[in-house]
Amino acid sequence: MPNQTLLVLSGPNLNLLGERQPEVYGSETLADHVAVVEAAAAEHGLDVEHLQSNHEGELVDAIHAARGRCAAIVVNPGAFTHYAWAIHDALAAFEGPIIEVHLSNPAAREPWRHTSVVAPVASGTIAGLGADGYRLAVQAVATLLGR
Ligand code: CA2
Repeated sequence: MPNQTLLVLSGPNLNLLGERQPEVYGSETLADHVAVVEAAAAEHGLDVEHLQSNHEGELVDAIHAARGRCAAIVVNPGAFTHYAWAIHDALAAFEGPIIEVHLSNPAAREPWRHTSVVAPVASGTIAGLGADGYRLAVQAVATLLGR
């Protein structure tokens, strides 16, 4: 049976969603976003594993552990997006589809958010669509997996 696990990774500070800056990131909590992903993934016969970490190395370890085991990765790297080359390199070694998600639109914010070191190794990026971004990411994963 092919891999049917979708790994969802959330980077630093995303555990605070819903508590501050709702005008930027929406009022949903991270658990709300994960629930959206789980419901959308179930429609395509995919199971979801989620990890939120404030530590770059922990995210790198999770990406390594996904190799040969998970079908795809949906990742919101948080601020690691903009400088964490170790996450770039780990994702480059993952064989399946990778969708980068941002709740806000970093391109419309401060200049330091305009660079993503993850985008070059992602199959695609969804940004600025709030909670809808996670649902669309699962749809993209399902299409890329041919499910
Ligand atoms: O828009 C996104 O999803 C981001 O990945 C969110 C990151 C930010 O550094 C990226 O540039 C864009 C920050 C997430 C921090 O979330 C907080 C939520 C509530 C309170 C404080 C931080």
